[in-house]
Amino acid sequence: MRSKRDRRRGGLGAAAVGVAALGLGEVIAATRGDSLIDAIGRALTDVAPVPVVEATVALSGRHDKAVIRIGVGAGALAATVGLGALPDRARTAAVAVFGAGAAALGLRQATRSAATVASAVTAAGVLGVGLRKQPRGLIGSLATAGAGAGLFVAARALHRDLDRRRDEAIQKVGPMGSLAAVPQDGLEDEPGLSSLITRNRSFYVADVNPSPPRIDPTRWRLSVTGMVAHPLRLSLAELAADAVEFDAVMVCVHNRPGEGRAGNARWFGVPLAKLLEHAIPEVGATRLVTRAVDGYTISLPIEPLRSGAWPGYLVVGMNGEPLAPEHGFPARVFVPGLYGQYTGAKWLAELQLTDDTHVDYWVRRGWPSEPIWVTPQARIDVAAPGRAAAGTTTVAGVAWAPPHGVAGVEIRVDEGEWRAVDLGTELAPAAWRRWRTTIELPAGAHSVQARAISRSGEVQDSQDRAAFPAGPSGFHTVTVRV
Ligand SMILES: Nc1nc2c(c(=O)[nH]1)N[C@H]1C(S)=C(S)[C@@H](COP(=O)(O)O)O[C@H]1N2
Ligand SMILES: [Mo]
Repeated sequence: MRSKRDRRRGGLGAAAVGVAALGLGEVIAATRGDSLIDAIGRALTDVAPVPVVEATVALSGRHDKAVIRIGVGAGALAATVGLGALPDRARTAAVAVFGAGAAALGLRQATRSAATVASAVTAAGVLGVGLRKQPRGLIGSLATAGAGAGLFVAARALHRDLDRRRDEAIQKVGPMGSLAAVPQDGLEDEPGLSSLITRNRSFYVADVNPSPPRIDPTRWRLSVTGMVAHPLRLSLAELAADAVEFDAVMVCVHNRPGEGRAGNARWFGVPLAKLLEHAIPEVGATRLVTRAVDGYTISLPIEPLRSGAWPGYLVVGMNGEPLAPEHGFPARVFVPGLYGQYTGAKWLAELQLTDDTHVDYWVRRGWPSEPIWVTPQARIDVAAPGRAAAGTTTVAGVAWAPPHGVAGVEIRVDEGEWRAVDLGTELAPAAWRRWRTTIELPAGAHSVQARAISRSGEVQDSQDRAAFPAGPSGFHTVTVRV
C-alpha cells in the first residue's frame, strides 16, 4: 500500500514526465512548423459534437484557440498523472494506445505530417519509459518539469524562426490591390467607433486550425478540377493579374448581436464567374467545392456563381496586402453576404466542380447543407456622454446587411419607440455602415437597443436565437447610466 504522501509525489513525478514528453514532442513537430498539441486540438475539433463546439465558441469567444491549446495541454497532463497511477503492464498498453492514436492523427489526410507522427511516437516512448522510472523527490520532479519547460521554449523559438521566414516570403509577394485612399464616411471624429475598414491585425479569426497552415507561395498553385472541360492550374501572380477590389463585411455565423466576429475590408479577388467561364463546367456539375490544404471544405452551388447572381470571388488580397496567414494566405473564396462558415475555404488548395454527392466539413456534423445568408445586424460601439452638449448621450456603431446594404438603423430606449439614426456614407452595399445619433436621457439607468433594416426590406429579428442551426438573431442591448 502506498501512502497518501507517496501517491502525491507520484502524481508530481508523473506530471513532470508528462511535461518533458510533451515538450520533446513539441520540439520534434516544430522542426517542420507543426505542433503535437495543435494536431490533437484539431483532431478533437474534427470529432466534437455540435453542442460541444457551440458551447466552446460561446464560452471562449475570440480566445477559442488559446482555450483549446490550454485544454489539450491540461488534459494531456491529467492523463499522464492517471497513467502514472496504473500498474506497469496496464500503463504500457495505455501509453502504446495513446501513442498510436496520436501518430494516426499525424497520418490523417487532414494533417499528414511526418513530423507529427515522429513527435507522437517519441512523446509516447518518453512517457512509457519515464512513467516506469519516475523522477524521485521534489527536486527530481522539478528538474524534469524544468527540462520539459525548456523544450517548450525551444519549440517556440523554432516556430518563431519559421514564422519569420514565412512572413518574409509573404512580403516578397508584394502589394495586392491598394488602400491608397483610405475611405471615409464622415464619422471619423467619433472615438470608440469601429473603424470603417478593419485592419488586418484586428480582423477576427475563426477556423478549425489552432495555428494557420504554412504555404510556400512560390510553389503554390490553385487547381480548378473535377467536372470541367478545361482544368486550370494558376499561380498567385496569374490570379492577382485578374483581380479586382471590392468592399465587404465578413461575418461569422457565431456572431451574436454585439460581438466582434465581424470585420469590414477592402478585398482583392478574381470573380468566380470568370474562373468558371475559363474552366467550362460540364453538364451535371452542380457544386463548387472550395478545398483547403488541410482537407476542410465548404461547397457552393455553381449556378448562381456562374451567372453572377451571387458575386463570389477568389480572394488573394486584403486591405492592399496579401492575405495574412490567419486569414487564409495565399487564397480564399468569399461570397459577400454568406456567413463565413458558408462563404468559402481559406488556405485554398483546389476548386473542385462536382455533383450534389459532396458533403462539407460542418454539414457532416449537422449544419444545413445550403448556404446561410447573413441577416441585418446593428452593433452599438459607443454609448457615452455627448461631446457637443451637456446632458446628451451619443450612441454610435456599425450595421450590416450584405449583400443588399443597410437602408436604415434605428435605436430605442427602454423598449420605447424606434427612432432613426444618422448613417455614414455607404462604402458599398456589401460593406458595413457606420451610424451615430445623439439623444437626451433622463437621469438613471436605461437600456439602449439598435436594429438594422436592409435595403431588401428585411428588419433585424428581435428573437434571441443561438447560432445553430440558422444563424443568430436578437438585438444588441447596452445599459447607459446618466
Ligand atoms: N480552411 C478553412 N476556411 C475557413 C474556415 C476554416 O475553419 N477552415 N472557417 C470559416 C469560418 S467559420 C469563418 S467565420 C471564416 C473566418 O475568416 P477569418 O478568420 O479570416 O475572419 O473563415 C471560413 N473559412
Ligand atoms: Mo465562423
